[in-house]
Amino acid sequence: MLDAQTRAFDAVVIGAGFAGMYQLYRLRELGLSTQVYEAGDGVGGTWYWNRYPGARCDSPSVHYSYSFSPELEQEWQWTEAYPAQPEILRYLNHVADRFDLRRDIQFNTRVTAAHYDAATNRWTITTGQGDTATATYLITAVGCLSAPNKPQFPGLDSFKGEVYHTGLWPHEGVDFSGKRVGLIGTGSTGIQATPVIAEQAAQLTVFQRTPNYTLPARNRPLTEAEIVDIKARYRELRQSNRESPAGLTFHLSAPPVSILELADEERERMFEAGWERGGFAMVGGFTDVYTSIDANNLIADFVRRKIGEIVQDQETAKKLMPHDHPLGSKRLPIDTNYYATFNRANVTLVDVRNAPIETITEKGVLTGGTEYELDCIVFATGFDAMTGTLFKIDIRGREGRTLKEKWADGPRTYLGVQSEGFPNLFMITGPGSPSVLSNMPVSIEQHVEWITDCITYMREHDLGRIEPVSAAEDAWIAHVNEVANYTLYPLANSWYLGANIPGKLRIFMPYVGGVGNYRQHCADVAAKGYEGFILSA
Ligand code: NA7
Repeated sequence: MLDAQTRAFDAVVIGAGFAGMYQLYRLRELGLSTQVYEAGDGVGGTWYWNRYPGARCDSPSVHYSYSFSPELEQEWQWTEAYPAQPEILRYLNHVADRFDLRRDIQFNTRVTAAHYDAATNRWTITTGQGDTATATYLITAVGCLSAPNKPQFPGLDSFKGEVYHTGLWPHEGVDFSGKRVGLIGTGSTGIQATPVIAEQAAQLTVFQRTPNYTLPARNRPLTEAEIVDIKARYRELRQSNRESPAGLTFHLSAPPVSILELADEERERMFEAGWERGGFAMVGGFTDVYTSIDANNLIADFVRRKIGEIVQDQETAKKLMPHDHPLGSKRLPIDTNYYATFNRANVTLVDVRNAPIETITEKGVLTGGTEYELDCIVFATGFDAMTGTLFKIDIRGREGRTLKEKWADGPRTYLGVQSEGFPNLFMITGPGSPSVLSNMPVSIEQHVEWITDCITYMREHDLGRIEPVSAAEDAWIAHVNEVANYTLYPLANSWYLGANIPGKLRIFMPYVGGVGNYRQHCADVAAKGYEGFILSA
């Protein structure tokens, strides 16, 4: 029953990160009454929550930004090649102020349920704060990595020290001076946090289950001349990002070549040049890193040799060398001094692959019969990616079916943007879209614009309801799997596949077919009157 307190909107958006903020901006332009609900007490999404030491984006700052407003582009000044979390959060706050977005965002409000009612063709949204609202359109902008994964090691509650998860970092920061810190996890996050914590803590023990490849970021301040040049060419740069495979083209000084077709000396020269240049330049210059195991072995060998050169203690170096998955098949981090940090006297690497963490004790971590005494434990153990946050909301579509039931055998979407049985529910960067395999703002803008165009079309044609046809969804999922299986991605136990969460079904979730191709496909679908969707009054 809806009571008098229920507020009615044209659209409800869940989340006020990059995606939710831009969606609000566009829906407002369209004249739709829109309410955004945001769990945090400020904007920023991922960049609001992930405040751990060393948190930084691995897309270049000038490209990791909105392209919709040339004025915004020109007035904002990025300071470093790769932006640190505080700078990105400042940027997003600036955007919220500049476009007066806050007045339609209700903070400190977590959406707990969203139920579709076929009779009224409206969604009823409930929040943990007791709000009820209805809306014609429900748009999830919840992020792909926003449900923290904190393994429940036995004894965790008995630990007398402090426990942190990188994705829920205290806003006031943490002072590790003089402390013995244990860090669990060596994904992108652990790799960013390790060198920074090591500089502050008395002792840092890194618990590593899977050694990871990482490339040097070679972060540095941006020069005035670079900024002027980029600002002058922004339109052209944005367009090439949109048409590119991963939403970024900055690293390409020449068309990519096949590793396997290069002579030994030339290959080595190019690897070395890419390593020196930093960031994803090293992989972006080649066509076959992600598709040929032989090519991948060559580049992986190069990184293993680099680890052997950088890390002085060869036992530690060996432990750091990945052998169990192709380079890039797990999310490839870029770092500042990660491997070199293991040369510090106050840093120890503990392999928890062969001797998994048995228990957390009052004093620390017990593994392989050794108790590591600690003052703080940092969980850099990642997220229940892509579906975790959506499943935390009780989303029910037609006939009361929950999204969780519908996706019991893996997420099923058409274009990663809608799921059959859930009319007028749009997912920004949902599973089955390029999302996490791309420079996120490029994919977010594409989705927001596609959704906005779709709603515009519906209004112009007096249509009130859109949902995918089952057959179109089946074909899309088959295509998502087919292109994934053409790559080396399925060979790793990654969060792309849900393999990091015990019991989660192993399905490759993002679309690996490329941002540019995907954009074209979505545009073609729209141009054909939203082919594969059922639209009705
Ligand atoms: P990731 O990439 O999922 O990394 C999590 C790390 O935590 C990884 O090394 C895991 O080892 C490790 N982990 C997880 N559970 C355990 C247990 N039970 N025991 C020991 N070690 C464990 O998360 P991040 O936060 O680093 O990065 C997420 C994304 O954010 C990143 O890819 C960017 O896109 C931004 P595993 O490899 O599973 O053996």
